[in-house]
Amino acid sequence: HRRQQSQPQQNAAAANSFTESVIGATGPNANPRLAQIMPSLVRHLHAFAREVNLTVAEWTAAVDFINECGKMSSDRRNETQLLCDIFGLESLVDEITSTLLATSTAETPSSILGPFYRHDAPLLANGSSIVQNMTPSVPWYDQAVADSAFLTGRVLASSGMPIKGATVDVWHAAPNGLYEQQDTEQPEMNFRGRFETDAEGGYALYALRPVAYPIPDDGPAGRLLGMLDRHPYRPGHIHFIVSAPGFRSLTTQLYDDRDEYVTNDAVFAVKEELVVKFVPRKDDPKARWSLNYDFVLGRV
Ligand code: MBD
Ligand code: FE
Repeated sequence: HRRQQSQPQQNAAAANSFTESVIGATGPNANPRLAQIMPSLVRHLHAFAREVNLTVAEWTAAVDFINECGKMSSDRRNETQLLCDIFGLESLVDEITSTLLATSTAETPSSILGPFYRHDAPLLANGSSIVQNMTPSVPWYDQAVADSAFLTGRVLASSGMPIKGATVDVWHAAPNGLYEQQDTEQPEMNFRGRFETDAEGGYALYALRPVAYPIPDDGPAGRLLGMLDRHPYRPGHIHFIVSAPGFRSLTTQLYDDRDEYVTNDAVFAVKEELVVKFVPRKDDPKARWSLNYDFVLGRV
């Protein structure tokens, strides 16, 4: 049972003047971008708190929650980013940014970076494999064989011109659903590599068809999913950062159409043009599946 609401909440003019006084505290020498965006942030924050009648106990729980996310975050795990992801915020800002910067509708759509990118993945020759530990002693060896895949394609300008010397930085999770840095059983930089396109703009590599897997749900972000009666699954996906001098680098993901989460992603990152169909591959002992996908970059 709540008591009658206090004056500032009942009285719109008083509420408004309180919010505007907070906004008005910003000084003339404030950082210009902050001075531009803070009024909106403060108005939305205050309006939210008033709309839901946020209590001190609820606000304290939220502060504790965010602190817990921060304390848990490290090089190996970015819980605060994961929290943003389950709100759709990383996908939203990614879409805002690519819409702002795009110069042509021919460009490949972007998709979010996610928390598991690592710099300095090994530079590998075209045609080589990012799968490091394919031996029968690995628990998921059979699935890795069944999902072995040859990935090819070109990197193009929006004019259709092939881009030679573009870098294709690629990473995906193991068949057990874990990225290499989450899993002490995997070798360093497993399922990661950087490739350089040839004179025709072509790249080629061996990898695996990716599996659907739960985002890490043993921390605060996972607890929140539970309280919201939401599942933690992402569709099987392969991450890419495609870059070349003179072009805007493209952070994106390709989504395997084989599982149900392709229309029900826990982090709201799937775009139709990024959903792919692997095709059976014959006469290659190293791969049961093929995927050909061209990436189109915009100019800087
Ligand atoms: C992932 O693997 C991922 O790609 C994203 C975007 C969020 C959580 C886990
Ligand atoms: Fe991922």
